[in-house]
Amino acid sequence: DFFYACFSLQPSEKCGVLNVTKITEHGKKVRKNWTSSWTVLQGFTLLFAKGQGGGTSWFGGSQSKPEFTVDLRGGSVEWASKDKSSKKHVIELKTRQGTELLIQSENDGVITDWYRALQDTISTHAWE
Ligand code: I3S
Repeated sequence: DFFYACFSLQPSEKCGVLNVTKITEHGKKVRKNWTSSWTVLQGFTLLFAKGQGGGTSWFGGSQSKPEFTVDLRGGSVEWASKDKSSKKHVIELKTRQGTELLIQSENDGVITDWYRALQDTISTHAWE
């Protein structure tokens, strides 16, 4: 399940808690809703599950399904411009399906690692 996934990752894969919000869905702007989410990068997929504090306990095993998943194939990643968010260390992720997400961490080392990992995953084009 989702929990187990964190302990069985390949070197190119990552797991951690990040702040996430969608800003566009299927090409349409949606209202921001910043949420602390467990985030797993596995293959060409980014999976999100609600973190602690949401009522469900991660360690209780109740969170076995991701809340949403993002297909990274054909997507793009860049540092978000200031007009996208007032927060620091924000990544803007765009998918080929027209979903845009902002991904943020207060820790610049953490977010830089994620930026590299996402960039590496997308730039391999290994799915082609
Ligand atoms: O881009 P915006 O609209 O200034 O984003 C802020 C709002 O979504 C705000 O919520 P409401 O306006 O729905 O109450 C959030 O609390 C802020 O965090 C959003 O801005 P940042 O700059 O934090 O991404």
